[in-house]
Amino acid sequence: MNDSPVYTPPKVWQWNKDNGGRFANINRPTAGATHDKELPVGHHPLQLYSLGTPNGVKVTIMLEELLALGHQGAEYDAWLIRISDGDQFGSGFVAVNPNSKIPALVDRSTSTPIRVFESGAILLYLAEKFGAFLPTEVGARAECFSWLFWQMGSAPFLGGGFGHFYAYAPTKIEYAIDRYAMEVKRQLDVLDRRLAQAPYLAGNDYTIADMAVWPWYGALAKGLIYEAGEFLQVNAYANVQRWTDTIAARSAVKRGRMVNRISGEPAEQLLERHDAGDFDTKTHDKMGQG
Ligand SMILES: N[C@@H](CCC(=O)N[C@@H](CS)C(=O)NCC(=O)O)C(=O)O
Repeated sequence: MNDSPVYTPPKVWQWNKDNGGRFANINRPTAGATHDKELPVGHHPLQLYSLGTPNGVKVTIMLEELLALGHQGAEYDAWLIRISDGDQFGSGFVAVNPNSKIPALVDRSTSTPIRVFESGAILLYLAEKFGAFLPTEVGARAECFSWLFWQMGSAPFLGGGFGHFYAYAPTKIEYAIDRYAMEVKRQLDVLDRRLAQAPYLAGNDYTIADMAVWPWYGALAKGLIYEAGEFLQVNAYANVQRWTDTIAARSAVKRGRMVNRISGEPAEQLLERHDAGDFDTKTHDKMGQG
C-alpha cells in the first residue's frame, strides 16, 4: 500500500472550502437556499426539475415509458438544473427539494400542487399514480420494492464512494479506491446472480426497479461512468450485460436518456423537453450548437 500523509483529525471539524475535490465549489456543510430564484412552470401536468445524470435519467425514462403506454397525464416539462452552477440552491428549487439535489418533481394536476423529491419516491409516486411498472401480485411487488430500495442504498457506494475516489478526488488514495472497488464488484455480482434467475430485477416484468438500477449499473457495465470498465472487469458480469442491452434497446429509454443531458453527442442532448416533438427538432445539434 502507498504511504499516504498521516492526518490527525482536529477536535472540531473545520470547513476547508477549497479542498480540491471536483465539486468543491458546490459542496458545503449547510442546507437551505443561497439565493432567491423562482422555478419556471410550463403547461403540462408534471413539472420536472432535473439534469441528465443517472439519478435524473431514472425519472425521464419512467415518464417516457408512461407516455409510450398512452398515459397522456404523464406529459411533462423538463427544466434544466445546472448543479455545477448551483441552481439547486435557488429558493424555488429548495422549496421543491429541501435536500437540494436533482431530480425534483411537481405534480400540478392535483388541486394543490404536490412536490416529490428523491428519485425512488418519484418513481413510486408515478407508478402508483398511473398504475404502471409496479407489479400488483404481492410477491413480485415486494421484489420490486426490494430492488428499488437496494439501488437507493447501494448507489451511494458506487457514486459517492468508488466514483469519487477513483475519478474525482484530488489525490488517488489506494485504501479508499480498494475499499469501494471491492464493494462495487460485490454489488455487480449481486445483480449478476439475480439476473441469472430472472430477466428483470422484480421477475418476468420490466419495472421501476430496473429503471432505478439501470442508469447507474448499466452505465457502469458499459464503462460509461468513471472510465472504470477495464479496472472493474465489467464484461465478466454476463447477466448484467444482457439486461443492460435489453433495456438500452427500448425506445422510451433512448428518449429518456436524452432529456436534460448536457454532455456527449449534441444530437443526443435535449437540454429541455416541453413536447414530444422536441426529440426531433430541439436537440443540441439542431439548436445551432452542434
Ligand atoms: N438520493 C438522491 C440522490 C440525488 C443526487 O445525488 N443528485 C445529484 C446529481 S446526480 C445532485 O443533484 N447533486 C447536487 C448537489 O449535491 O449539490 C436521489 O436518488 O434522488
